[in-house]
Amino acid sequence: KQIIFATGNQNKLKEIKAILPNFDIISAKDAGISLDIEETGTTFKDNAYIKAKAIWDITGGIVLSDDSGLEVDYIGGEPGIYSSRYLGENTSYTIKNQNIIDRLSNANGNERSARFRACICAILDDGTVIFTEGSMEGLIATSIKGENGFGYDPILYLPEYDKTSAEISPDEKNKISHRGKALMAMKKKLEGIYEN
Ligand code: ITT
Repeated sequence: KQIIFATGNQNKLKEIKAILPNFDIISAKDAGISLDIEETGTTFKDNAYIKAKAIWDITGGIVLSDDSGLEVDYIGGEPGIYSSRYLGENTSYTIKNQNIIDRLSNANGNERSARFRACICAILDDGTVIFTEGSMEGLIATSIKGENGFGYDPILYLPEYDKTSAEISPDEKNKISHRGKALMAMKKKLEGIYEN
């Protein structure tokens, strides 16, 4: 079955295709749907639903969406659901990442705790709505490091690896990431539904 993934973010699309190789996933854009959905919710879950529903209202077929972000405890959970809009949608991640590091200049040790969160929403052809979630814990690094991944990956330091999320390989990231966990949980639910 073909699944439309309601995203404009090519990095998410790439990760999702790698995590779910047996699913036929195409982006909304490749399905010829132009995406300009306002994310008016106050939680990852709200916004994941808003994105999936906007596409489902057009296609009525299976839709997946991802709403995700970085939560930094020292600054009250910012940027959170505003991660992509933080400091303005068109600001580079070099600037966004350095800004977060600067805001944590007085934070030490576990005060630097942070995590990526992802909420995945699926709306099935019969209108059933399913949510799964995942998170990946780390610490905000003291400098920007690594070339892999995207977004805030270069500043989420993973103590178990002694590397940032942008220094581990894409395969490693997908095994342990917020998105990887949420998608594996979604995969189980979808297989349960479509194979019975
Ligand atoms: P769509 O809404 O079109 O899917 P978006 O990038 O605007 O794309 P979100 O509103 O969910 O999506 O914002 C997610 C942001 O959180 C993303 O742009 C990154 O800044 C950050 N983020 C999420 N997952 C990440 C990851 O795996 N690595 C690094 N940063 C991530």
